[in-house]
Amino acid sequence: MKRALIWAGAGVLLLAVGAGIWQGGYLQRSVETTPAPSAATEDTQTETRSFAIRGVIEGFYGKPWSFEERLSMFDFMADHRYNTYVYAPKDDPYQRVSWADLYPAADAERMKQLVQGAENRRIRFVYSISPGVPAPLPGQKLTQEAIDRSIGYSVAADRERLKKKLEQMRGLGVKTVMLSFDDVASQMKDKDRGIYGTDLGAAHVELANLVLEEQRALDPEFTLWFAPTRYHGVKDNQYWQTVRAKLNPDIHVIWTGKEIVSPAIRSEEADQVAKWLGRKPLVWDNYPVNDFTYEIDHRPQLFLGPLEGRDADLHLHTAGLLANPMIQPEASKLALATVGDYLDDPKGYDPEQAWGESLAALRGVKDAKVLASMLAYARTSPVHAAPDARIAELIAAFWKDPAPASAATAHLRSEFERLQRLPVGLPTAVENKALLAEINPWVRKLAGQGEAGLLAIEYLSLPPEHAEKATAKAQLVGKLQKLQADPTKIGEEVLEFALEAVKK
Ligand code: LTM
Repeated sequence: MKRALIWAGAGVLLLAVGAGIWQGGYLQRSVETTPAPSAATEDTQTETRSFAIRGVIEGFYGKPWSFEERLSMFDFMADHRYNTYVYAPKDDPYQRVSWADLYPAADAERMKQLVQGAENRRIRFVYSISPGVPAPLPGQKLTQEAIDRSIGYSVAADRERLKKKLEQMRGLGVKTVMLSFDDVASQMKDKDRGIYGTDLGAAHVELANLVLEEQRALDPEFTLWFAPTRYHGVKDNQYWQTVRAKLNPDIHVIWTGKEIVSPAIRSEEADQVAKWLGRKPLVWDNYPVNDFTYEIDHRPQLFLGPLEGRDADLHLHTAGLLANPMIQPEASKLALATVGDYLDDPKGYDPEQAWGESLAALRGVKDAKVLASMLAYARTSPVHAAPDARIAELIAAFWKDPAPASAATAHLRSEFERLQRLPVGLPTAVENKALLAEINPWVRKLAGQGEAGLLAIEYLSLPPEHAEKATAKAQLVGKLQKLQADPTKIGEEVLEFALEAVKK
């Protein structure tokens, strides 16, 4: 069951729902000239093979990436033919709760270096600002302070504060801003209610048009993007009616697909939504983002598999696509490399091939096979529901022939031994320390599950009357209890196998 954060008005509802070594495509492509990320480039590319806007949006809840992590990401993005980065970390107060506060000098200097760092790599830096009332996450409460700090959409002094903030950002080199109203509550200040009634869309659209007009008057190159409060689905609604009737046609509008976290994104859905928005949507693709596995599921998960389920001609039906990554920047690069491949050549995209290439291109991986043995267990995701087929087959074969000396038992045992060895084997196979640190909790969990799998095989191998049977069962049960107390989620199929064994 897939889950995502869905934000409806004031309420939050839970919805079920180094390339140097490698001689393949990236290296070849990285010597081609990357088109400058200008509006003109976007237009000419829509009829060619690639998405016009090929982006990463740092748009998740949780600890924002560091300055160094972002620069490293820009290098990676340039190697993988991305042309856009959107700065939208939900937990940077200066872009959300404290939107009106200017960045202090030291932070502003860093921001300037980031903008410059992106531009040096021919990546457009987009700054997102979200001045509405932040909708509380599950378990949080909407505070009066958050309401007080939020913008009065029609209030002249607040509009002026927004203008000043955007002037600071332009002073740091930002030329594109995204006015973000995703995950904002429907509360409006008294004056706004008098003007817009309950039509939140009207308040947002009027502000966006004003911002574009004001900032363009100061810098003709300024562009504005817009993340609406209604950002998923395919059905028309009042908010979208206002957008298509009133929002300046030069403004790109965000859409996450049929769902917030969409297993598939289809061209015909994009066409439908283009009709409702009065323009081709700019896809905010919530893959491989994993914030909801922390905030909602409370079972943190890594999504390390390739992008799947996006149509091969989606680039012709949308303005572009921005991938929202995981909280873990280094681990995100596995999926993001495949997204980069898809964005560059959606028609030629092959998820399996792209996944293999992403592994080969990952920095500091000496022995890809060892890492691959973990990845198979971290592929289950919103875009790939089924667990790894090879592992499912190994388990099925064992149940068919669980005799201690059978080939099926030997194969399953060696798979579990591989998992058990991961915490020792991976640091030798992978020199990328940042990646190792990020994936460590899942590696340990998987190793524990490998141990449980081995205990299960051992337990099952003993005949019922064997003197050691009860001890083996107690050991297995103890191990399973420990594993179940750890919320980290990976390789559930191994756990399920061991739980099944204990019933025998
Ligand atoms: O998707 C959008 C437009 N907004 C938020 C994201 O910030 C968040 O990362 C994702 C995934 O949880 N869901 C959202 O609703």
